[in-house]
Amino acid sequence: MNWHNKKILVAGLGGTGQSLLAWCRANGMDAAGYDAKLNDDTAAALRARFDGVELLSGSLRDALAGRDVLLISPGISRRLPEITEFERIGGTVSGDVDILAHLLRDRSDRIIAITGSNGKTTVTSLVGHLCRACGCDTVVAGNIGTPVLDAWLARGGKSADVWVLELSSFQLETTPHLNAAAAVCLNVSEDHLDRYDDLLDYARAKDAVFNGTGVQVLNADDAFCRAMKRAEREVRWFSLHPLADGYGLSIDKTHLMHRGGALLARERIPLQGEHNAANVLAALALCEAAGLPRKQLLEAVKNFAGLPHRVQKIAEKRGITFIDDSKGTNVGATVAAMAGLPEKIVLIAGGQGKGQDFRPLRDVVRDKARAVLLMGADAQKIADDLSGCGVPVHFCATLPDAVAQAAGLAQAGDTVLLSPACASLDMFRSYVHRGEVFAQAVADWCV
Ligand code: UMA
Ligand code: ADP
Repeated sequence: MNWHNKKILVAGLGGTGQSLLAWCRANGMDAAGYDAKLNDDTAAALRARFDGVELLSGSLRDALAGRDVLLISPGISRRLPEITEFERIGGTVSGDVDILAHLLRDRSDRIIAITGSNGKTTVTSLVGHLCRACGCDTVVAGNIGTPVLDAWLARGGKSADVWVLELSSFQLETTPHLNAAAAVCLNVSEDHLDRYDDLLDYARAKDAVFNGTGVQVLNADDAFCRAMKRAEREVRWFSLHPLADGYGLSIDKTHLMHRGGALLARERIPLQGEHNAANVLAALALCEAAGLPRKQLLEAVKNFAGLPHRVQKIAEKRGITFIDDSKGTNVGATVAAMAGLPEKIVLIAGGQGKGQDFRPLRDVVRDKARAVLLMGADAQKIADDLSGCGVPVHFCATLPDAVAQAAGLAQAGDTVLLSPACASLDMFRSYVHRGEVFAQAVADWCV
């Protein structure tokens, strides 16, 4: 990380890029900034923050000419031809999480690292909550929102007991030196296939969460996660099915279980759905692997507040329950959300499909849905993938239209579920905005 006499380029000038520029400056290293979309306002704001910084836009290849080190933001694929060419001729490519891993390497700070297609933010927040409840000085950062180097700079180099890091496959592409005390890949299902060759390629990127020598927390129910087991490493398994005695954490109908013994009644878990039972098991396994005491952890699980837009009940009217799962942005998430809810469900889905195959929705739609209401860019693709399921499919121009139609189709005892299986950006500013529009439309219908 001693790049003092090197020519550094920071690529992507969103939150991560700016944290990289700030870290370079704080360490007396000069770095230029590059962004493919640099408008005058952004450039002016960056110049005000980073006095004298060299800013580049346009061709990345040109921006890389004569540089030694490229620090990339997660939104930029490491596989861009310009970047592979830069590495081929001897350039160094790194990212913010790898820098943090180096900074923490010879210190007592423990890292708990969390990746997976779904459940990352829930598990990261829960682990942060559990660590704090056990009295640990805890930092929560990464894909959850705070760039890790902003978190580092905010502490002024002071050590923490635990760094709880949510890591995306994008971040893991540039993180070969991670050495977490405990790490998990929660699950692997289709997402971001616009950036990877196929599911295996995407899973390989996630596998980097297990680099180093720490404890592997593995989901026994997921074939990709099982395959991530590494030789000679301590493993803690979790599963939603009974595990052989002596093996990890699981559930039965009423309790979270460990080696055949009941740990906690499931009704005490303040999160809906089977998938959230898996999230709690993973969080417990991670915290125990990092040395935290079980008794305190189990107490603290009971008062975890949960997170908005993730299978969140927002209203009940005329016997119909309305659930906001706007963060259900891929097929695996929507399957999990529906599987954990009672019949019948009127599903509202659609948006930007990111190249996904929606056919894995067919079984749960056939079993549980009364109707499916589709909106957004990939509505027709979803309808095609669901055709022949025997469940009525309707197209809606807007989310409020979908809510009105869904409320009309639902019967007393049903659930209207917004779980789009898609990104939101074709119709909304973000998944949060989509959830807010849903909540407003539901409130309007409820009056
Ligand atoms: N850019 C380029 N060239 C490109 C692509 C992007 O110059 O080819 C520029 C854009 O013009 C933009 C900048 O890069 O100005 C944005 O960089 P970024 O997309 O890496 O965004 P950051 O603001 O740095 O946010 C990133 C994560 N974003 C992505 O992975 C896309 C945030 O996760 C994360 O919270 C943040 O770092 C802090 O770690 C967001 C996300 O959507 C929430 N993550 C994906 C997900 O959860 O599915 C992986
Ligand atoms: P991420 O940060 O990985 O996107 P979140 O915790 O924000 O995950 O949850 C997003 C959505 O994923 C939830 O709203 C729910 O639909 C689904 N989900 C959460 N946990 C799991 C899990 N363990 N398995 C499958 N789906 C899940």
